[in-house]
Amino acid sequence: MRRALALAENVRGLTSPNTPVGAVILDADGHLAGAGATAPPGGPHAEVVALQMAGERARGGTAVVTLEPCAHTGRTGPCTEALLAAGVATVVYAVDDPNPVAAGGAEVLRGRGVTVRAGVLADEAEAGALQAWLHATRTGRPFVTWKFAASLDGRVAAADRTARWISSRASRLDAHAFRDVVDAIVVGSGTVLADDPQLTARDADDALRDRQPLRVVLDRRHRVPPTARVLDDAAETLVLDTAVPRFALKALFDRGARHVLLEGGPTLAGAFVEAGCVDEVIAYIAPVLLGAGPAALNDAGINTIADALRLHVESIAPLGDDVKIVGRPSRAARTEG
Ligand code: AOF
Ligand code: ZN
Repeated sequence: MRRALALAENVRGLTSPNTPVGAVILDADGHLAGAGATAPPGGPHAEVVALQMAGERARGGTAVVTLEPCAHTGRTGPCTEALLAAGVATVVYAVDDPNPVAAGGAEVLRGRGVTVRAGVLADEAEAGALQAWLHATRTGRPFVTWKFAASLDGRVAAADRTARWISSRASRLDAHAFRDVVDAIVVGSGTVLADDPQLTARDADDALRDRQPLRVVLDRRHRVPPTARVLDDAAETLVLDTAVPRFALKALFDRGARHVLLEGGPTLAGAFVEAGCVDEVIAYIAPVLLGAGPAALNDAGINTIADALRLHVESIAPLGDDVKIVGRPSRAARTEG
C-alpha cells in the first residue's frame, strides 16, 4: 500500500477532476507484477495501468489500490470488470470511494468471489494525495490551501508595501513547486494591482511547465487592467466578478478544480477565513522584523480570543533561515455549513 500511495503522489495535480490513485499488482506468489497511477482525465484508471503491466501474472494475484475500485462506466470502463477479467483473487484498498456514481466496487467484487479488504492505511491515504479530492467530493467545493510568506512579526510587506524579498530563496522555490499540484491559483484584484504576478508554474530553469494551473482573479470592481501579466497567454485565466469565496469556489468546482491555492493578499485571505473556506495553511516565516507593514491577515471576523481560528500543526520544517509551518484549522464547525 505504501508503494501505491507513493505512485499516487507522483500524479498529484495531473488528474482533476479525477482522483490521483495508485495501484500495485502482486502475482499469486506475492511478487510485484504491476504498478500504475491514474492517467490524466479520459485516460485509464490506476488499476487498469497496473493490470496492463502485470498481464497474465495478475491471475490469482492481489491488487492493492489507494481508492476503492470504481464500479461505473465514466470516461473509462469499470475497474471492477478489469480486475475480474484479469483473474485477480484479492483486492486490498485504503479508502471507500465517496463519489456515489463510482462507489460500490467492493460489493461488486465480493459478490463475484473476490476477497476484499478495505481500510488498509486509510489514515495515511486520507492525508496524502487523495486529501484534496476527498474533501472536494464530500463537500462539493474544492480544498483550499492558503499560502503566505511573512516576517517574524507577521507582516507581508513593509510600511511602503515593498516586499522583495521577505522569505528566502529556498522558501520561494518551495512555495512555487506547490503550484504543480493544484488545479487553480486564486488572488484578488488588489494583489494583481500591487504585484502584477504572472501566477505560472515554472521549472528550475524558469521555463513554463507543460501543465499550468488555472489562474483566477476575484475582481468584483473590475479593477484588473488588460495589461496585467496574469492575463497573458502563458496559461488560462478566469476573472470572476465576485468577492464571495463560496461563489468563486463553486464556479471552480464546476470547472473541475479540486484543489485551489489561495495566494491573495490579506483582505481576500480574511474573507476566506471568515467564510470557513480555508482548509490548510502554509506559512513561510522569515527571521526579519518589519514593524509597521500590512499583516498577513486582515479582518477575518475574529474579534475575541474565543473566536481565534486554531490550527492543528501538520508539520514544521526549516527552509534556509525560514520556518515552514503547515497547519489545518481544527474548528471543523467553521469549515462547513
Ligand atoms: C478507480 N481508479 O484510478 C480512479 C478512480 O470519469 P472517470 O471514468 O474517469 O471516473 C472518475 C471517477 O472514478 C472519480 O470521480 C472517482 O470516483 C473514481 N476514480 N477510480 O477505480 C482510479 N482515479
Ligand atoms: Zn476505475
